Amino acid sequence: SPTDQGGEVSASFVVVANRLPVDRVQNPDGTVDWRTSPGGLVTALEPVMRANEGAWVGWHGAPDEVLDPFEEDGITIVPVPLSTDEVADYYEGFSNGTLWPLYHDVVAPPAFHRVWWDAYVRVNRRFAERAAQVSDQGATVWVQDYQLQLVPQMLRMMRPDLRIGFFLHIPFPPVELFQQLPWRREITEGLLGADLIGFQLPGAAQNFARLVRQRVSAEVRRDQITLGDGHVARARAYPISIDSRSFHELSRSEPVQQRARDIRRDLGEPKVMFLGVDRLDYTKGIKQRLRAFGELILEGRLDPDDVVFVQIATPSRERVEEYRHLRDEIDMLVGRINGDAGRIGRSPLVYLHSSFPREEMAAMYSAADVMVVTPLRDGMNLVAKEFVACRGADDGALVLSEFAGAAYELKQAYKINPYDINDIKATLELASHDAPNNKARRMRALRKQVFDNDIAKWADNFLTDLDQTVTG
Ligand code: ADQ
Repeated sequence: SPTDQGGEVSASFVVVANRLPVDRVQNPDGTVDWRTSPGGLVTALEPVMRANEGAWVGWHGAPDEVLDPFEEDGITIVPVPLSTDEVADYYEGFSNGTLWPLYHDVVAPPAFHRVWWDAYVRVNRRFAERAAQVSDQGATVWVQDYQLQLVPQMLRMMRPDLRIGFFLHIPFPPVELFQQLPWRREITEGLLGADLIGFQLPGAAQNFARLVRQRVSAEVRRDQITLGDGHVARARAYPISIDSRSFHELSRSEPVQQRARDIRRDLGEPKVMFLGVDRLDYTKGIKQRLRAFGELILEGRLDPDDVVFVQIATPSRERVEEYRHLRDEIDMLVGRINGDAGRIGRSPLVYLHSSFPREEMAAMYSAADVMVVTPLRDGMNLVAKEFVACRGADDGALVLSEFAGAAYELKQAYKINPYDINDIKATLELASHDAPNNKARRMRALRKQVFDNDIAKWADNFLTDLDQTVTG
């Protein structure tokens, strides 16, 4: 086992991510257990973890608490502590108040604060040190996402023997936006510490290569970046996916099918059920989509007796100001639309501000006729792929923003420009009334895409390429 007597961990495959893949559960008798959270990344990496004495380095979600490493479900869990101030400055501040909006086309203004940056550096160093401590000689370390962009370089300085991969789950912006960042040089160099830097889309990898060409003295040839000290970093695209088969099987199970029927019955057996599922985030275009739906109803282009729109929004980052503000705006918009267009016993818009288990999500995806995914910018968008995986027959329609990474692969979706409300309106109408054979043709192509490219293949592609890089 990777954890020996002294509690000292040594692993040959190490994942480093802001959050650990486990949640704490409190038993009725007061004792505490950990349960692996069923995210796609854990599912994809579990086989690799088991085969390689894997360890996962990350924060466990509660501030001001130091925990020893432990084993859970065959994975060695290595908790990294964060103080209350660090959660505010590194996580809510620099990660979600600076980097998140900057990397999403500045759809909200990013805030630049030096104390946030200082905390980001400090916390990244702590993650790097912990990863360095638990990695075997020559181990492979895979660093995840925008919260940890300094870790690759820090880790390489401490442990030149390691093979280091990095994957960015969100978009990488054009140089013109990225250069606003006062710490642009440090972040760029931080990423360049990796042997392989993965992005969701080729365009993002190209944005990064262009940035390096302009700002760093390095030789850039296609996806290969050679630095002054001879270190080579590669920047490539690996579009992430979902565990398609398990979503499909879940959606076909009798309890989920029954639940899907119950949902439609509870909604009054509408002719068309529209569905939106998002973290409550200003990048997801929730306001634009609800406004479009509301106008269609008020103009009589959709009949409130026939249609219903279910919008599910998972609470997210509620201590960040922008997110609180967004929640209020959406509450108001929902109230206005239902106030204007509802009748006794019938509201065209059903808005649920909460999180649901996978079974319930699969039932919603199965019950819906039109899935509405309208982000202003999104690295990938897994909801779009989950909907496709949950469709049994060749029915149902996916309305998808051109600005979601998923649009690059899901070419047969009903595409929209989320900034163009008239375009959203026309496409919602089309998707709800289109001929069954048109829908079937599109859905068959989408389904093939999602089943041929699942998350196991994504992880395998990345790790195979990483394995073939020459460290040094
Ligand atoms: P997110 O911005 O969180 O992810 P997304 O890719 O859509 O966006 O993933 C959301 C996940 O949360 C989905 O698996 C979905 O099922 C789940 N979810 C959403 N609402 C839920 C609810 N109410 N209850 C339960 N589950 C819910 C970031 C990037 C994306 C990128 C992913 C993966 O912003 O662009 O696709 O990482 O790389």
